[in-house]
Formats: sequence, structure tokens, C-alpha cells
Amino acid sequence: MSRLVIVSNRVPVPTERGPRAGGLAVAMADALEPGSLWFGWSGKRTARAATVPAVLAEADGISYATIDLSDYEYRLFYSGFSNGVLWPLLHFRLGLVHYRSEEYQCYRAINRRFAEALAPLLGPDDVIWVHDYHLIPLGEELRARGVTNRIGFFLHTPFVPPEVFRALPRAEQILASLCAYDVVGFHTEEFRRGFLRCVHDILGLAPDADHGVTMGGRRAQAIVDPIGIDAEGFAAAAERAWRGNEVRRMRASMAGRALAIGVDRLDYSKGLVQRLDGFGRLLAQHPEHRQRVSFLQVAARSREDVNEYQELRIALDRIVGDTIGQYSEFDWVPVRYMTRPLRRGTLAGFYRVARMGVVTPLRDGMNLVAKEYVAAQDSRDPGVLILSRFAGAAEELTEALIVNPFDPDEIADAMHTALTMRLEERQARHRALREKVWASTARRFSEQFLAALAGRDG
Ligand code: GDG
Repeated sequence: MSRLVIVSNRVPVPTERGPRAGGLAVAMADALEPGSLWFGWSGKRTARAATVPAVLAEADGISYATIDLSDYEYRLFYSGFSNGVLWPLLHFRLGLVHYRSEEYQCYRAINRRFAEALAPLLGPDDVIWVHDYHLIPLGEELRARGVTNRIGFFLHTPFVPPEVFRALPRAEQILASLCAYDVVGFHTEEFRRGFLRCVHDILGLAPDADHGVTMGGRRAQAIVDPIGIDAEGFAAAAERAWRGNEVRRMRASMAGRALAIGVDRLDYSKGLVQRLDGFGRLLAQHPEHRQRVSFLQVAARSREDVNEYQELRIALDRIVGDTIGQYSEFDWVPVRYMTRPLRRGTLAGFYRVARMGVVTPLRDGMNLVAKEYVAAQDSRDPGVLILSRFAGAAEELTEALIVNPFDPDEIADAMHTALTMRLEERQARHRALREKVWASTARRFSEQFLAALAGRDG
């Protein structure tokens, strides 16, 4: 059997046992088999550029190979081109794109360095699976080093139509890099369509009938493969946590009131300000909910070196402070707000306590929190999922209360509907959602991707 080699920007090295926020790390942990190799950045920043040979470690039968980045490279490659250009662009936020050619050069150089460090570790039968927008040119760089293995790429963010993608300086080069893979995967049909339209309009290549693009004699197959979670495992964790100390403390602190929950990396794509505005409007328009519900927003800090993330934090501090100041009673606060991550088990337990899960990103590739919230519910007395129509998950989870995340009034209306929904309707919606979350798991996601990469049907 061939060995699986996973490549991602950040490798969760086995010594890191703390809680992790981030969809990729969580989904891959559910999918990795013993014998695999995981390659990428160690997460360490050094004063000077790192040497090429990767550092190797092993845990639970999985090998980890990592390289470091210098502070300078981190700034240009990670905070700069990856998170200051590609991330906002792929989330339709052209106004936040800050392109600098030196950052793009560094982005290419780091992808070259990844390829130089990875190529010597590869065996002839290895199957290579590259993840996410930081590493788009990696496949092309491996090919340039004579690697002929099957190489696939999965994009965890949305993909945009050509009208948006054209704004990217070097759009042609980035698209051509994607075409150097054997398989390019997206969460939804809409994203794949956007990609194929870009290839057509910007590169002038016509995709074939089976969503393939042929460039320079090589064919790249574009597939739709929605990511999922280990639903069974997550549900079991939620049940275990229900009997644990933290959930007990949480329930005692609610004193019979309803809990609403939001869990996100602190990111402008997640629609946090509009969501809190929506909750404030619920309290303004429906005074009957005051003192009856509290909103817990867990927003683990991320990418703090990027300006927009610092500004978002200030905006959130302000709206949380305003809402608390305006509506609190001496024995009740409307909003609880944490920027530290929680343990995964605790999170699962809190989802189960919550009467509504509020997932309202302005754009999201998939959004695993939506699926985790569904998996954690008690089917006898389930909570209600409020979900943005612009999350990839909305393509599957149609029985959620679907909202436009740009409209705080619509969010407030959905919250009112959720808080007043009868048990039978909650159960019926949850039954349908549960079936979908159990059918579209992390395991199915990786099996389908690897089948496509091996040239088999999923
Ligand atoms: C990208 C795409 C796509 C969050 N806070 C804590 C915590 N988390 C965990 C959640 C969830 C994960 O992090 C977040 O995943 P998402 O999918 O919601 O979002 P991104 O990080 O933006 O992920 C996204 C995903 O990749 C996979 O393809 O769905 O669209 O943007 O698992 O539970 N975990 C813990 N404490 C926290 O405070 N333990």
C-alpha cells in the first residue's frame, strides 16, 4: 500500500497537547492513519532563515517532518501574501487585499524551500496531499524537482468567480500552479465552478466534460469533496462532558436560563460584529428574552500580527462592552466573551448545553462548528442551529435556520424563532441535520479525496 504524505502550512507536532483552534488540524487528526508522514512548518520562528533538511519526530505511528521560518519569512509569506492577500481575496474581501511584490516573491521562495526539504523524504509510491492556500505553488515546485508521484491539493477556503479573482496580481501564475496538481478539491460545487470559470476566462483553457483541465500535457481533475467531522466521536465526547465538572459549573451558572453559543477563530470572515449586533437587537426588540438567555462567544485569537485582526478585536471589545453595559442586571450578563481557546471536550459539552448554536460567517469554506454543534446535541431535546447562507455547510445543512449574516435584524429574528421553537420542530430539524452530519464525515472526506487521487471513484 502506498504511504500518505500530508503537507500543510502548520504541522501540529506531537508535543503540542494544548487545545487547538483551526478546522484543518481538527479534521486531519480524525483522518490520519499510522504510517503516514505529515510535513510542514513547525510553528517556530527563528532569527535567521532555517536550513533545508527537515526535523523528524514520530508519535503514534505517524512521522512528522518540520522546518522553521525566520521572522522575516513569517511576516512576508504568512502574514503578508497568505493572510494579507489570498485569505481576504478568497473570502470576497477585495478592500482588505494589500499586495506587495516582495511578499509574493517570498511566498514563492517558501514554497520552493518546502519542496526542497520534502523531495528527499519521498518514496516512489507515496501519495502526496497538499492543504490550503499557503501552499498553492508546492505541487509545481515538486514537479520541477522531478517528483512524478500523484499530488493532490485541497482548498479549505471558498473559491471566487473570475470577476473577483482577476483583482489578484499574478492571478495567472496562481491558477497555473493549481493546474499542476493531479486533483484539486473544493468544499462545494459553487467553489469548483468559480475555479473552472477562472481557468477558462483568465488562462483561456476549456475544462473538459468531467471537470478536468489540461495544461502542458498534464490533466488536473477538479472535485467537490465537503469536509466533515468524526460525528460519532464528537457526540460521545459531548455526552462524556455532560457529566463533567465544567458542564456542571456552566449549567449551575445559567440557573435555568438558555445558553446561546458561538465558537470561531477571531477572524473578520466569521461575521462576529454583525452576530453580536443581532443579539443586541434581539434583546431590544424582544424584551421578554432579557435575563432569560446568555450568549457565550468563544473567539480564540488568531493571526494577531495582521492589522485587520487587531482592529476586529477592538471592534468586538466595543460591541461586547456596549451590550453588557446596556442590558446587564446585577445578577445577569447578556454576553460572555472569551478569547482563550477551550478544551475540545469542554467545547463539545457546552454545545450540548446550548439552546442555539449561532454560526454566521460572512463567507466560509465549510465551517466545522456547524457540524460539531449538530453532533453534540441530545436528540431528545436538541438545540437549534442558526447558519449563514454563505458558509459552505449551508449547501448541506438546509434544515438549519438559514440567515443572511450581513443583516443583524434577520439574525435577531432567527434567534427569536430558535428560542421559541417547539420541541417537535426542533427534533425534526435535528433528525435531518444529524443524518447529514453522520453521512459526511472526516473519514469519508479523506477517503473520497484519496480515491480521486488514486484515479478511483469515491
Ligand atoms: C478552515 C476554513 C473549513 C475553535 N475555537 C476553539 C476550537 N475551535 C475549533 C472548532 C472547529 C475548528 O476550530 C474551526 O473550524 P472552522 O471550520 O469553523 O473554521 P477555520 O478555522 O476557519 O477552518 C473552514 C475548515 O478550514 C476545514 O476545511 O471548514 O471554512 O475557514 O473544529 O471546534 N477548538 C477548541 N477550543 C476553542 O476555543 N478546542
